[in-house]
Amino acid sequence: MKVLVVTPTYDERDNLEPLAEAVLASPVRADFLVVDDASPDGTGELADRIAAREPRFRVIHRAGKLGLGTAYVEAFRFALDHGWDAVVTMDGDWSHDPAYLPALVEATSRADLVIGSRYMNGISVVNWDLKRLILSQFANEYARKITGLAFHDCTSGFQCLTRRALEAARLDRIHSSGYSFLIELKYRVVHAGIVGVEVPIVFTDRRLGSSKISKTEVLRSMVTPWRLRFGRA
Ligand SMILES: Nc1nc2c(ncn2[C@@H]2O[C@H](COP(=O)(O)OP(=O)(O)OP(=O)(O)O)[C@@H](O)[C@H]2O)c(=O)[nH]1
Ligand SMILES: [Mg+2]
Repeated sequence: MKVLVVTPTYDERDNLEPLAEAVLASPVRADFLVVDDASPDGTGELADRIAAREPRFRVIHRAGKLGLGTAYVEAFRFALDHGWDAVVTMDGDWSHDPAYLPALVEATSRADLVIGSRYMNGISVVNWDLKRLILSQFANEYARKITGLAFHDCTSGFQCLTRRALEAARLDRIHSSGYSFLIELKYRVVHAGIVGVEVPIVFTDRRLGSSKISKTEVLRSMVTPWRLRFGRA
């Protein structure tokens, strides 16, 4: 199975090179695609240098910070157009450890949507302060209750989707441009009749660099579940 790991980046210069190394060394033999939004810190130029020496590494450059959701949609279209069988969505800050790639990919034998889940056996999050933990747990419970999605972790950004799931998601109709894309994607896939499973992961706070989640994004994530529930998806 041909797998494309996709990572949107915005100012991840110090994380990117070791992450690319780890992804390319994974036994899943995946290709790695970075979607960089003209990061001011030079992540895009670094990505070009890695691409020049690593045939399995690719980069899409966009003109400015256009959001996590639109970055993923662009990457998924690229994957569908160029013959990949599955994609893995992964953050570029080491919160999602490439060591889980085999488990995520292997589970596609059981389901077309595989979610790397932080909340399957209690809470598997390392290095978050209590405030952040409570916020994430709350956001997740909130999204679950309102959308009816049955996953323990329905806001997870570490997941594997097969071509079948991507096609079912109707990418042209996705509304969310930012982080709430992660909920909308799962919702669309499940409502298209695709089976989703969870595999446990341990999530670790970002290694280096800073968070890009804004207050507006948090607010949007509160509205999206209601929009999905009332069918304007
Ligand atoms: N291309 C692109 N990537 C983005 C954008 N916003 C965030 N990212 C990337 O999306 C991934 C997740 O963003 P983070 O800032 O780590 O968000 P988070 O994990 O909720 O917050 P932290 O706890 O600080 O890690 C990272 O790889 C970011 O670089 C964006 O607008 N465009
Ligand atoms: Mg992060």
